[in-house]
Amino acid sequence: MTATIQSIEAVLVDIPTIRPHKLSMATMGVQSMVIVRIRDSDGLEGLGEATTIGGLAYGPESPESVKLTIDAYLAPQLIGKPATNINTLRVDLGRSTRGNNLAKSAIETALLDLMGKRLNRPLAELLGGAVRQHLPVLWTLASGDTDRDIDEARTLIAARRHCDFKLKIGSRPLMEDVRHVAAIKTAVGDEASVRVDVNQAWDESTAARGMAELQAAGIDLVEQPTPMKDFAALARLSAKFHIPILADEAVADATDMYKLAAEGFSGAVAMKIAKAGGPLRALEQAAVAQAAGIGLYGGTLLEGTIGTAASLHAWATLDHLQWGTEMFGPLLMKDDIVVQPLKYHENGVDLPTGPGLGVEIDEDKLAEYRRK
Ligand code: MUC
Ligand code: MG
Repeated sequence: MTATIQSIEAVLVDIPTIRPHKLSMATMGVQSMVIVRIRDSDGLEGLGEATTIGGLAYGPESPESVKLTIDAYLAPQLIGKPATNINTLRVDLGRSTRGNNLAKSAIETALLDLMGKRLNRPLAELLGGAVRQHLPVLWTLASGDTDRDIDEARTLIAARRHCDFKLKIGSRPLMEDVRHVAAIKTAVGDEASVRVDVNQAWDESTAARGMAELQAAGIDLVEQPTPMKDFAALARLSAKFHIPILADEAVADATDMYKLAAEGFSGAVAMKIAKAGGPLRALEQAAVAQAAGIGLYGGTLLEGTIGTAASLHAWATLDHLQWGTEMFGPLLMKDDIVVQPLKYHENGVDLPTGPGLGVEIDEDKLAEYRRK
């Protein structure tokens, strides 16, 4: 008998961050996750997760809307269906539901975890096999204070926890941001790669000036300097400067990637399972980027351990990961809802080895942090 989907639960979980995390569009003091649990008729359970950043500040789905979409629309459609054919379920959801990629990503992740548990193999193996067991992980310095960011960077470099850093800029006047970034780059020197994420805050002429200043300051990468829909601006800026651009909000999936590449963009892409609608769809985007000569970067929407593990299994299958990853979400949170946290060491993280995602829920912690 083929196992069928018996139940789908979506739980809102709120975990405070270790310090305020200041982005151009929001300051986070807590991260909200939607934890998805899919149970099948054999009693197996698959885990998925959806997060975003600052409520509705990053994109059109919020944690609350993801839970509602799953409870009211996606779950009723999946209950009773065979749990073993993920592609059929993805096609069905794609037909019935436009957009809502965060919700779809959480569901796809849970189905993949369930499949891994059924076959008793890690998710990366289901995706063709991991070409690496340890992935580089960057840290975001976003306290909002230059001296505090420098202290944080020095401590992390000394502990070999991270050697690549991303600074969140764009909320302050341009030259104030440039001075902040240049001071941090001077303090860490050649030991560390320093990159910035503008989260769309600049118009094209501000971006041109900003990129010239950042290039002179020794910054390695500028993420999403201009508004997401303005592909032409990203393409023009990428042609004008040696410092590469990382496209984030602009490119959710393979189709976006194709269109941006066709505009003449060169640089790199921040893949995120959430933006794409799941690990399988994120890997479709990776294939398009690679074909267009665009560099790959394993991006995060500040997922907790479940979403981070799902992303790691996908990124581990990629041979070229030119810009590493930023899968540090669990480290930004004060606590975790899993039994065994991910192992961060030597400027990166180990790929979990157990079946599926290789992650197990700590029920007491889940009860403590679930939204009442
Ligand atoms: C983003 O826009 O890249 C990833 C790391 C971080 O600090 O924020 C994010 C989202
Ligand atoms: Mg970004």
